[in-house]
Amino acid sequence: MSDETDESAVELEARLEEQERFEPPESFVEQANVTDEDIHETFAENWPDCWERAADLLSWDEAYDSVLEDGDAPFYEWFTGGSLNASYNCLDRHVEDGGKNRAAIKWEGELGETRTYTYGDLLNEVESFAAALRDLGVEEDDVVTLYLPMIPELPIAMLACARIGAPHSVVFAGFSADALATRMNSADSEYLVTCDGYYRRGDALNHKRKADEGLRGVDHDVQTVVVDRLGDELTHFLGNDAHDYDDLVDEHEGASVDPVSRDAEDMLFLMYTSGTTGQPKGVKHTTGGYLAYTAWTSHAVLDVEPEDTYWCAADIGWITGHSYIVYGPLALGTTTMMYEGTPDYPERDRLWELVERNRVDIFYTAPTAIRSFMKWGEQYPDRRDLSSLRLLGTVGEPINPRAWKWYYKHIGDENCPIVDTWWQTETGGMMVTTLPAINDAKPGAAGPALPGIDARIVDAEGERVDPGNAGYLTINNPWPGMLRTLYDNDDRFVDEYWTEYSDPDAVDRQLRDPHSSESEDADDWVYFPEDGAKIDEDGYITVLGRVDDVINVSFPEDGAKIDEDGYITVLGRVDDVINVSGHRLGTMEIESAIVGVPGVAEAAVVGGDHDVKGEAVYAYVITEDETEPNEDVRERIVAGIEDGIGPIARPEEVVFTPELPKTRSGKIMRRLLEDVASGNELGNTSTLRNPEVVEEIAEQVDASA
Ligand code: 6R9
Repeated sequence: MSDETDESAVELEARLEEQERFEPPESFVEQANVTDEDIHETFAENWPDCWERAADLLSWDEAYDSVLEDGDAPFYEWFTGGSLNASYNCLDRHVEDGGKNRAAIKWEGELGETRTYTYGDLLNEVESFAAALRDLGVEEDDVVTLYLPMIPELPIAMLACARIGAPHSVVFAGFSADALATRMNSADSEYLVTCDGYYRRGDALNHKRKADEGLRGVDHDVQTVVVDRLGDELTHFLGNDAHDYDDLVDEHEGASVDPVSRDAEDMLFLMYTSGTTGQPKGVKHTTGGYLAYTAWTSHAVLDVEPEDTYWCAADIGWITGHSYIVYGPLALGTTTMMYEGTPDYPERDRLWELVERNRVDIFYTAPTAIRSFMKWGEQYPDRRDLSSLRLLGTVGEPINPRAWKWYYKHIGDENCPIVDTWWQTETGGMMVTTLPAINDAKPGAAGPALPGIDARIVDAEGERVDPGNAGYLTINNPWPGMLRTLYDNDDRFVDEYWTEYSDPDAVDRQLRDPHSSESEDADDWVYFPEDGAKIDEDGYITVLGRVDDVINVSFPEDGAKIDEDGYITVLGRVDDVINVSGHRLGTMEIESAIVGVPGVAEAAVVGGDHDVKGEAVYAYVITEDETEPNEDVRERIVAGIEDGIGPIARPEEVVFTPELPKTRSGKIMRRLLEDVASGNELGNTSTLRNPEVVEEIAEQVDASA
C-alpha cells in the first residue's frame, strides 16, 4: 500500500507543478469544426447573444424571442418563446436531409452480436414505441422511468418519450431496487420501461427481478414494459400485467407520430444525482437550452461531424451518456456507438478491437478506464490498428499527467488532441476544457472555461485567487445547458447551488475548506461585525454580506486552481461526495444504508485514494454493544450497501471501531478518516476529544492492506 501511496502523492505533486504543453496537431486543425482563434473574446463581447451560435445548430418550430431571460434569477430561462422537438432534431431532420441510410446507432453486445440502426430505422422504431406509450396512457409531461442497461431500446425509449413530450428519468441499471423505488416515488412516475436481463462478463443477470422488487416499494400504480434482451435464457420474465416491448412495437409498426412541439423551457428529462444530503436530487433539464448546448459542445469540443463514427464509452444511465452518446451526437446526425459490456471481456483489447473494426474517429472515456488500460499494458492497444482516431476525450474526474500521456501516446499515437472536459450532471454539458484546434493541452489541467462561460477560482472570501493557488470553482454567469431546478424543490435548488453576494469582501463560509483544521471545530467561530449570517445543521456559517447590487454565482462544489493562462485544474469535490470511477456517490446515502443494517450503531463513510477508481469507499463502523463485529456483520453491511445503492458503492474496506474520531464539539473528523483511508500521514489530531482512536483505526487498515 505504501508504495502506491508514495506514487500517488508524487503524482499529485506532479499534477500541480505540471507545465508541459501539447499543441493541436496540424492535421487536426486543418479539418476542425471550430478554428476561430478569437472565439473566447467574441463570445465574451457578445454575451448572451453568442449563444445563438448554439441554437443555430437546431431546427426550431417557432423561433425564440429572446436568448436569455434573467428577471427571476437564478431561475434563468433560455431561448424563450421558441419551440422545438428533440426527437425531430435527432432523427426526422437528418432523414429529410438525405441521411436516411446513414448509421445512427451502431450497437455491440457483450457476446459479440451487433445491430446497426440507420436514421430511417431509428425513426421508425421510435415512432412505433411512441405510439405504444401513448396507447398505454402516457401524456405530455408524464415522467417515464427507464431502467435499462446499454441496449438500443434505451435511446429508442428516450427519443420516443421526447417525441411525445414526456420527460424521461433514466435510472442506471446497476442501481439497486431501492434506488429505483426512491426515484419513481420522487418523480411520481407511473410508467417503467425495463428488461428481462443483460450480460456481464458472459453471465446473464436477472434485471427483471430487481425491477419487480423495486416496484414493490413504489407507492402508486405503475405500467411496466419489458424488453426481451436475453431471449430463451430467461423465459419467465413477463410477470403480472407487464407489456412486452416487441409486441408493442409490432402492434404499432408503421405508426406515424407527429413530434410534439415543446416550449424551449419545457422539461426534456430528469436525472437523479448524489448530493450532500441523503436524498438524491432530481436535476431538471429543458428542451431548448440543453439540446443546443450538447449539440454545440459536441460540435466545438468533440469535433463531431455527420460522417464520423463517434464513440463515447460511458453508460447512458449517467449524464455523460445522455449528453454525449444520445442527444449531442444524434442532434448532429453522426454515427454513435454503444457497447453493452465490459472493456476486458473476453480480452483486454476489446475496446481497441471495436475501434479497429468500426474505424472509430472520436473516442471519449473516463480516467478510471485509462488507468485500467495502463495497468493492463500497452500490448493490448498495440496489437490493433487505431489509426482512424482523430480526437480523444476524458470526463468524470481529474486525469493525472501520467495517464494523460499514456492515452496520448498509446491510443492517440501522439497525433490526436485530448480534451479533458470538466462538467457535471447539473451543467448539462462541458464547461471547462480546451477547444482542440485552438488551445494547447496541458496534461492534468482541464483547460480554460469554454467561450461564453465565466469560470473563476475564488478563495473563502469570494475573491479571485492568484494564479497557482487553489480555491473554489465558481461559475459567474448562466449558460443554456444549466439545470433549471431540482424536481419539485425550488428551495433546495437555490440553497444548494446559488449564493448571492454583493461585493468581493462578502465572506462566505459555504465555501468551506475541508483541509483547514479550524473549520472542523465550528464552535470556535467568532462574531463577524455588521454582516447578516446563517448557520446550518453542521455548524457551518454562511455570511451573506451586504445585499445591494446582488449577483448570482453558482458553486459546483469543486476545488480547483488556475494558472497564468487561465487554465483550470480541478482538484476534486469539496462536499461530501465521493467520485468512484467517475461516478458520484453521496457519503450520507451510503451511511444511511449502513446504519439500516441490524446491529450497526454508527457509521462514517469517506473516500480514499485508489489507483484505478480514483477514489474508493471506506466505511468506519461502530456496532451496537451486543453485536460482535465479525465477518457476518461485515457481509451484511456490504449487502446493505449493494441493496441500498448498488454494487458500484461496494466498500473497499469496512473498518470496525469502538469510536469515531471526534472534535470536542462532537463532529466526526472526516479529514483524518480520509488520511487513514489514503494511507497519508495523519494530520493534526490535537483538537480531538479521542486522539488515540485514530492510531487504532490506522493499524487496522494497515493490517488488512
Ligand atoms: C460529467 C460528470 C461531476 C463531478 C464534478 C467533478 C468531477 C467531472 C471532471 C471532473 C476533474 C474533469 N469531474 N469531470 N473533475 N476533471 N474533467 O462527471 O458529471 O457525474 O455529475 O460528476 O465529477 O468533481 O463536480 P457528474
